[in-house]
Amino acid sequence: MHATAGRILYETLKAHGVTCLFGMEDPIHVFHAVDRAATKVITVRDEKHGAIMAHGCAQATGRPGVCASTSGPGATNLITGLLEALQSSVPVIALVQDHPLKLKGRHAGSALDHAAALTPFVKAVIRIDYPERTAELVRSAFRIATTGRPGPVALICPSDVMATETDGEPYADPAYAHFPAIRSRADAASVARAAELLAKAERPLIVAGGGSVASGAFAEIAELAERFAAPVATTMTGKGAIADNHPLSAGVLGTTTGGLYGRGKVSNTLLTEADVVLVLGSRTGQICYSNWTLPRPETKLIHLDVDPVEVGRNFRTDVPMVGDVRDTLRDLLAHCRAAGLERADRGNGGRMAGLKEEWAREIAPVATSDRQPMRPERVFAEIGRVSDASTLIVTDASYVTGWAMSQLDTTAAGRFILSPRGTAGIGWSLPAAMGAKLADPARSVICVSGDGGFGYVMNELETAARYGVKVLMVVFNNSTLGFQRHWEELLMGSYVECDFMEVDYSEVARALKCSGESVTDPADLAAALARGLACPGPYVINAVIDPEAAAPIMGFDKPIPADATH
Ligand SMILES: Cc1ncc(C[n+]2csc(CCOP(=O)(O)OP(=O)(O)O)c2C)c(N)n1
Ligand SMILES: [Mg+2]
Repeated sequence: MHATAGRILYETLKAHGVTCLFGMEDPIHVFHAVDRAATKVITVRDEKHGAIMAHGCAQATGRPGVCASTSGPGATNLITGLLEALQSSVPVIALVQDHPLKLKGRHAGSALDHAAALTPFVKAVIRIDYPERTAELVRSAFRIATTGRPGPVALICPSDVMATETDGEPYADPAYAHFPAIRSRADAASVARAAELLAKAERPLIVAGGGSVASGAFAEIAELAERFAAPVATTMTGKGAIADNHPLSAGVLGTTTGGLYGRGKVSNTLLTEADVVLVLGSRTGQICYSNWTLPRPETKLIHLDVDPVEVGRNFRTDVPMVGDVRDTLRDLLAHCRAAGLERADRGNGGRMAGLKEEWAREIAPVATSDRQPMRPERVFAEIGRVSDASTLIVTDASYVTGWAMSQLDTTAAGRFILSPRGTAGIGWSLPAAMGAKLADPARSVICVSGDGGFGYVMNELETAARYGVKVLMVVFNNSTLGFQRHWEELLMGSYVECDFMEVDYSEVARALKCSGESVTDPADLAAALARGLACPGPYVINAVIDPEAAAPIMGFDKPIPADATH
């Protein structure tokens, strides 16, 4: 086609199936070329939120999300969102308007070396300095974002280049329109060795990380678990790799779920006791592997990841395997079938069932508590009752992550929860929920955040109202930076300036053209959630919770008072 480079850029995005574009109308020549019938343009209140919306959109659809910014401060605002995408392996393509090439070095308005500014936060920075190369470079961005370990890519778009008329072919390479693209498989020798170890194990455990969910290895993980009677624990980003009601599901591992009232004790105990552990698609981070004390050094470890630099990063590894989780497990299962390797009758369910019962007894007093201010576990119990396999839960960082990972169940394997585990930055969840809902409107989206985290992003409620983005937002309002406060108390003996004024965030919601209500009595939660889910637009529940309540983080143990009635 013969058109401006800006139009060719947009047409190439469209050819890749891009249905949402988040930004503030720059790069201007791209936005003015958008076919609004094919692509929803979402004008955001902060470019950071646009990057996060693109992240949510990518996770909801399995296709790269696209955000945009103007030059200078618009571009630097993207950084926090891009960093989370980089650390959590999510493909986001950021279009960054650059000052005109012909003004380089003259202190043009908002001039910045965008490539230098963004390089640490993306997989690649691509400059479009030649209009005739626009379509090819957009295809490169998709290829880089979706292959290997997926991640964000910045496309730098000088405004004079974008305005230039040129010739270009805006087609897509279909392989790179979704992720993971070009799946690799581990070698046959390591597959055979892994199968042998699993068959010989007495107490095997599968640890499913985020790569398991990203690769869609749901059927394969369940089949492998059943073949070897191996429980499946997950990391936080791996939640959903197996249905929580599957008898072999052990729940989320680590220190964030392993403390008082936390289900993590089930999976942490099984990981402690395991003799063979198969880690699938995990970067073996600090929290889920209990400060790297688990698995124990004597445990035999098989580690499969798509990124070779992650395999064996933190633990001595008996069988390193590099490949896509889903396709490599297909090979592993085929090998086991052909070799007759199976231990389905091993029967280790008793141990896990016992641990689960213990946890259920431990959490019951807080999950059913009628106390005011409310126990967060009670609020999560009520959210659990209105969620099903078609619900997408989006959590902010801080305490809501621990409560959600521990308490919420999905009855079918699949992507059930989005959480900013790459950086654990607060102020992420609402834009991520909006991006996911815009990309997949059929899905019911419930977003949970602390009040501190919500304070960063509440301006996007107006955006949600403007575009009718139906998200149910539950603000866990303890009028404090809860995690920070309790951490300071543990570390320093007291906390200093963590508390906020008491604010009813449902009033903020109404001022920003959304609906909402405040709930102080747990008896009112069920009806409030029902009203929120029935509301045709965004709805905010200001849930007033106990500032003393801590997530089930190990070492934070804060029991309810012994004289509490519930
Ligand atoms: C961007 C960012 N700033 C600071 C922190 C450090 N931090 C972690 S949790 C937390 C408190 C969060 O408060 P809130 O969102 O109200 O959740 P709560 O812990 O009260 O449930 C802070 C300040 C962070 N993780 N991310
Ligand atoms: Mg708080």
